[in-house]
Formats: sequence, C-alpha cells, structure tokens
Amino acid sequence: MDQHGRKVNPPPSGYKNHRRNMDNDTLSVNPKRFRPSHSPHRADPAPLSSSASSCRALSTRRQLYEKPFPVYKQPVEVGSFSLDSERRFFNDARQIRYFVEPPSRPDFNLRDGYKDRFVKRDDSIKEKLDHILRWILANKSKLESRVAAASSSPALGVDVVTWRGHLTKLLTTPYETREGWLLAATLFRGTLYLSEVETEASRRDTENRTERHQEMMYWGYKFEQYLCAEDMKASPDPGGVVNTNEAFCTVVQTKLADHKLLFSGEVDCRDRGPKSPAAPACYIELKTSAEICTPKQRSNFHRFKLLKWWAQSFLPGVPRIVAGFRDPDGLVVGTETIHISQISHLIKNEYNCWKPTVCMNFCCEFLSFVRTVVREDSPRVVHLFSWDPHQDVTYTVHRDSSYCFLPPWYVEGMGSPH
Ligand code: 0WD
Ligand code: CA
Repeated sequence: MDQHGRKVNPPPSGYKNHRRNMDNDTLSVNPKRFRPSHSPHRADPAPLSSSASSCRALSTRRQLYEKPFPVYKQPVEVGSFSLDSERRFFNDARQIRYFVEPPSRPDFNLRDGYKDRFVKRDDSIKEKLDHILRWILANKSKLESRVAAASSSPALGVDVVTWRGHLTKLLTTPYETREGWLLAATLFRGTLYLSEVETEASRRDTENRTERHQEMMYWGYKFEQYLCAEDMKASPDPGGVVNTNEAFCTVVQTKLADHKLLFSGEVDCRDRGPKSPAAPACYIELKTSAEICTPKQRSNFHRFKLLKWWAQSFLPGVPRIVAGFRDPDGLVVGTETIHISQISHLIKNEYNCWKPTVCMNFCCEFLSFVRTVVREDSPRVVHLFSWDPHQDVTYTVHRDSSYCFLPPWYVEGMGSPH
C-alpha cells in the first residue's frame, strides 16, 4: 500500500513510466531503517532515532525491505564509451559488438585459446571511477545544459555517480551470506560519488584462486567471442584473441525514488536486427553457467544465480540475457534466452526466495543513509561504508587519506568553466 492506502503494484517491467506523476508514487524514506550503532540488539528495528545525523548503522535484514516496489524510472542512455585493447579510453562506441544467434546445437569449446590466445586485464591496477569521470568531463557541457533546464541543485544534475557493478552489490546485499563489501563515498559539488574498495577477504581470494578457477573465469569471455561480431555484417571469430582490456560501456541516467542516478556498466553486445529498439533496450547480456541436471541444481540456479543476473541487467534496463550452459569440460551443451521481466515468474515457486522489491528498497535506503551521513562537500573527505554478512552497514571517516578517489584532474576539470 502507498501512503494514500492504495495498493501499488510494480508494472511487469518493474520500471516506472517517465510521464507518471512522481509525487504520488515516490517512495518516502522510512527513518526506522536507520539504527544507532549502540543499539544492543539486532532482532527488531530500533525506534525512530531522534536526529538523522546520529544514525550510525543501517540494517540489512530482508524483512525490513518487504515494502511496495520503489519508483525506478526507465533508464535512459545518455552516452557510452569504449576501452581499447590497451585499456585506453575513447568517448565513443567503437568497441560495441553485435549479437549473432547461436546454432541450436552449438559446438563451443570454452577452453579453446586459454593458453595461447588470451590477454588478461591487469586487475592489480585499481581504476576506481576514473573512466566514468573521464566520460563526465568529456560530456560536461551536455550534462550541465540539462541541469540548467531542470534547475536542480547539484552542479551535474545527478545525486549519485557510480559503476553499475557497485549498485548490483547493493541490490543483492540483503541476500548475500558470503562476501562483504567496502564502498568509499565522497560528496563533491552536491553529487555523491561511490567507489568500491577491495576488502582484505577479496584480495586473499584473488591471490588464492586455483588454476582451474582462473581458467573458468576465461570461459565467460570465450563464450562472448562465439556470439559476438565486430560489425553489423561480420561473423564471430572464435580463432581470434580474447582481450579483457576491451570494453564497451553504456552510461545511463535514471531515478530510484528521489535519488537521481548516473552510472555506467559494461555491455556485451547489441541486437543488430533492423527492428532492434534504441539503447539500452537493444543490449544483450551474455552469461555462462553450469549445466542444470537435477532439481536441486535448478533451485540453486534460481535462488542464487538469477538474483545476480537480474540485479545486474535490471539496473541499466538491459532486457535480456543469453545464457550458455556448459559441462565440466567447458563444452556448451545449450543456450537459452532469459527475459529480465520474466525472472520474477521463474523464481516464484522457490520457497523463501529473493524478492526484487527487497533489493531495490535496500539500495534506496542505503543511498538515503549515505546522504544523511555524508554532509561535508569535499574531494578530500571519504566516508568508508563497510558491510559484512549478518552485520549492519557501518562507516568510518577519512580525511586526506589514501581512500581519496576523485583525482586532481577531475576536481580541477569540474571547477573550470566549459
Ligand atoms: O576497479 C574496480 N573495483 C572495478 C572495475 C569494479 C567494477 C567494475 N570495474 C570495471 C571493469 O573492469 C569493467 O571494465 O568496470 C567495468 C564494468 O563495470 P560494471 O559493468 O559496473 O561491472 P559488472 O557489472 O560487475 O561487470 C560487467 C562485466 C562483467 O560481465 P559478467 O557477465 O562477468 O558479469 O564487466 C566485466 C565482465 O565482463 N568485468 C571485468 N572485466 C575485466 N576485469 C571485471 C574485471 N575486474 N569486472 C567486470
Ligand atoms: Ca557478461
């Protein structure tokens, strides 16, 4: 029910139409979710805190977020950028790839080329938000002219700038039982920037990856190569090199309740048919997963994998996933198209399953929590939000520290007139 006592159902797509009157269906932020960190018990939401700024922790308990689906506007693509084989930034779509329908009995060997035709991105280089910031600077006047028209307060006209992947982690937090996260937040010219910081546990996991696990990480990229062509009329080239430096990223703008979001996400490919819709609706996410042989495996796929797949594609408005199911030797045994709007139906027979509304409400309230906590507008200040499974979200404050992530070229670039 909404504040007027009417039942509010999310539309089948989950997105709200732009023209809809926002005042009526904007979700109001319920301060009951914010709990002071000195609260000795975790079982129930604490009573209303007397002042928002005294809130030190945010609960991630699922039950607290079982409310009507918040307003989530249909994401609009405002631009895109490309990273080439040497990870150089280009303010254009040169790295876009085109989806080519797989044969009904695909003959894809995902292990092919791992030893001799694989260039792996150096992930010890922490890029933080740099590529997005570069895109913002390159498109500053375009963004600012939209703001002038809307006369809203942040210089950029958005409340939050981040990677899509960071938002995916927030969406899945109420259901995550294994991996925690660290998110650095900086308020600069009225816009909140969120950038992930690697946790100790994740650093150790990366270090201790087995050879088998490292090879399996390649399988997803190899699958992309079997299904993607470099231009409209070409065919995929499975004999080529897989280079994970290359990326095409969409930049979308949307609104989650009262939070205006600008984020970027890597897109695998687009539909090349003559009737394909405009971006982001033409984009297709490619995934691989282990072949499903038992009811238990199917249930696990629904409960865990589909949660992550849904969150990642729902956020930027990518409507479908093409999944390749593979055997333990990396041979693709079949492919399937999964429509994001159908995922909630696929999971509805699972007992005690995840709920899209919990994911979206948690993300929304996390952003409100960050807004109440981060008051000082300065690129030199970082609030580090930290979460571990079965705990509340808490934070620490760092001034002029190594956590600072807005580079001087960005701070200066934003200061100068266009
Ligand atoms: O430095 C960091 N901490 C981060 C860097 C965190 C998040 C993202 N990135 C970079 C990635 O390298 C990539 O270029 O941002 C870009 C993608 O951002 P995103 O779309 O927000 O990230 P996400 O949704 O987590 O991943 C999308 C795709 C992945 O597809 P699958 O189907 O596996 O989810 O981006 C790719 C991957 O194809 N990707 C990466 N590629 C190389 N190295 C990485 C990575 N570390 N992470 C994601
Ligand atoms: Ca993918």
